[in-house]
Amino acid sequence: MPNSRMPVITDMQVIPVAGQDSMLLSLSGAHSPWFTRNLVLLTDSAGHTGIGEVHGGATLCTMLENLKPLVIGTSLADYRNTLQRVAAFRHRRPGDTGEGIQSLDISQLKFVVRPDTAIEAALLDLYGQFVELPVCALLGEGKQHDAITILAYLFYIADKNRTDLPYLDESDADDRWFSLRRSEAMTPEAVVRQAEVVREKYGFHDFKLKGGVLAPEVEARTIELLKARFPDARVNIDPNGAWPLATAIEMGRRLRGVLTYAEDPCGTEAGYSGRETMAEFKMRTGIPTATNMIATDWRQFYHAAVEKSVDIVLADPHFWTMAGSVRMGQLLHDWGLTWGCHSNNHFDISLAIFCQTAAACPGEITPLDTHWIWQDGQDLCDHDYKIVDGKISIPKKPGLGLTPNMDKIRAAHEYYLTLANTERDDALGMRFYYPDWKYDSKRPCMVR
Ligand code: GKR
Ligand code: MG
Repeated sequence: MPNSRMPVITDMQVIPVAGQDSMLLSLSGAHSPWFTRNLVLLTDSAGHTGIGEVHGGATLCTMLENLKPLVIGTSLADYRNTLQRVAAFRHRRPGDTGEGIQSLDISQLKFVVRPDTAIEAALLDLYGQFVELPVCALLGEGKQHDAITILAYLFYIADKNRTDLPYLDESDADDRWFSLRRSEAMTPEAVVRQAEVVREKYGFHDFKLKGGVLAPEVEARTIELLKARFPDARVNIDPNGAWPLATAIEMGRRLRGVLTYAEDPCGTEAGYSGRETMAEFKMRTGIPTATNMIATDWRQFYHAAVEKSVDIVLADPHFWTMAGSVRMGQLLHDWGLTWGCHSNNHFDISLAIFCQTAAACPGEITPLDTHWIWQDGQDLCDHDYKIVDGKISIPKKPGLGLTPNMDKIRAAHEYYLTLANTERDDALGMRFYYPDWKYDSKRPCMVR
């Protein structure tokens, strides 16, 4: 029997949007001047709006468009059934090799992302507004944390002036971080400078360096300098599986007592899977490991758990759904392991999704990964998700606690419409350094 007092979903809009980025480097190459995302806006018969966000690009946008008939006209009270129907609609798509992102092949990322997370977030946002509870209270066993610790995600940055791409220049901004974040940073010292400035602005106590860019020794030196500058900080490195196992072990032994954990230090090689090499790395260095590459679904996680390859699963809700990520958080807690979160460039809606998911995960969780410091200032909503003393307090507001700013959303959509390529292409910027540059899962992007 439909519940006549409950609102009904009257409309679902899918809005592709774009924002601006720095020339950040990783194993997959250089970030373009833009990044893209897909927003879902749901309207209900009570007059509320719910919002969600996932990764960008035409593939995910089309999938979301196709899901509209399963959402529009449904009762908000029945949102779990709606989500079941939406999830059942998933199928293997052309181009999906089934490899996932075990080798950080960025062309496969869209197949790992769960577009239904955007719908889930928007439905939970609406439901939370209806029952006047924050989303974290609706997930798992309810709210577990009032505030979430966030890590500073540091990157080496290429020189945008070597390209003719329209990278943003903020060098004359009054804010010290904003004036620094678009400029070249290719040395250990430049990364330490980044860390100093973001710590001053946001109060971070935790740092993650994106590796897989320079020679492993240079990246290890960067970690050593960071730890020397901030002896009390927790520091980790993520070469995205680029290091051969022997190199990972050598770097791990060198960085014992310096690294808190290593994120995907090694991966598939010479007939061994990443789950096997990570297990060996752990055994031979004693350094805990984290992953967002070798356990991105339940079946992969089963094998990672059997091999004892990981201590920290970075269960990004955009890969697992919010409910799935919390389910992982509960299981990891019961098993004495640790929940964490992975990120790609995102807007403030995903920031809220991360924080509300984290707030429902029991026990000690690892500081949250987010690219937000590179996008700070590009909000699409009005909200209270602010990083203070390295933490975000969960807003005392119903739903996701966001008020969509339609002028800003329209402007981000207009920007999206100007882009020639809306899928992530990290080779574009690299070709200004190396004209024939091609992604290689075993060679740091600047080592050619
Ligand atoms: O933004 O370049 C990047 C990262 O390298 C991203 O693509 C990764 O998926 O942040 C991610 C990670 O932790 O592996
Ligand atoms: Mg990672």
